[in-house]
Amino acid sequence: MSTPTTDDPFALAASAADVIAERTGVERHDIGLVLGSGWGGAAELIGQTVAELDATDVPGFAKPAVAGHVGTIRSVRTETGRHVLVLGARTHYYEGRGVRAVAHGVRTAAAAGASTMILTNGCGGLRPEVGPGSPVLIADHLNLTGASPLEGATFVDLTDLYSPRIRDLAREVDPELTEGVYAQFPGPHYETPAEVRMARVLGADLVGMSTALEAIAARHAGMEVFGISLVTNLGAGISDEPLSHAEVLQAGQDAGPRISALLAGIVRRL
Ligand code: 8IG
Repeated sequence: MSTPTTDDPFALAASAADVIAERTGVERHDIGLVLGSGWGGAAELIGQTVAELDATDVPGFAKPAVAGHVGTIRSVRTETGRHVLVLGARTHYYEGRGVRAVAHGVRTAAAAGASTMILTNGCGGLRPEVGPGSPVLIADHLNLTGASPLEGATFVDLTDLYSPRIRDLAREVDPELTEGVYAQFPGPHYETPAEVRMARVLGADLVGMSTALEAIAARHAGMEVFGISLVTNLGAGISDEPLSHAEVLQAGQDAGPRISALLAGIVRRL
């Protein structure tokens, strides 16, 4: 199937969903899952991989720009028979492909039938007591990109954007889980210490470069949204250490088994 020539992002998502159904043999998926930095190992624990596609074979998806992100789309079947569409890479706003490309994965999951969208990420932490390796439930966000994935007069209510129901389920799996407000910065540079202080004043607990725009697109698509971050570093200026992508990857590797089990436990309860 070829990419449609239409300018409609929803038609593109529908054609991506058609290709996914055709290539995976799974007619409809129940849950969409985006794997961010540090979350790559989670898919194996969620269930059995039914099919794995190269994302570049699916309309609208491009090669991942970030080391440590895997550019595959997987269909995973849970032991309870639910079908999870696992997107192994996301398009970040900083890649400059526009908000449509950022929202495409979420819209594809919706077009594939998913009514729940799980968004994971690696992020900077603003609370020193919640250090690298800590998973944090996203309770709300600050969209500091200055952009929206929605176009035109599309007025979407974002009260309770991050499902209180699924956050409760997550705390059944791990009662120790804390939650926080995630601020999406445009990136790709990390914040200055002054910007980190600003984010704290604004009410953020976590800083990152993804998720908020996708969550908005998912809500617009009618999905129940769940977001969970892995703190991979403290925000700039909070500790004496400079930020490095190597640190981010290491924190992800170290926390991998624990957060994979956590995510599998959450998916099992959905
Ligand atoms: I991983 O400290 C990761 N992603 N904006 N700031 C921002 N994004 C991040 C950070 C961080 N760590």
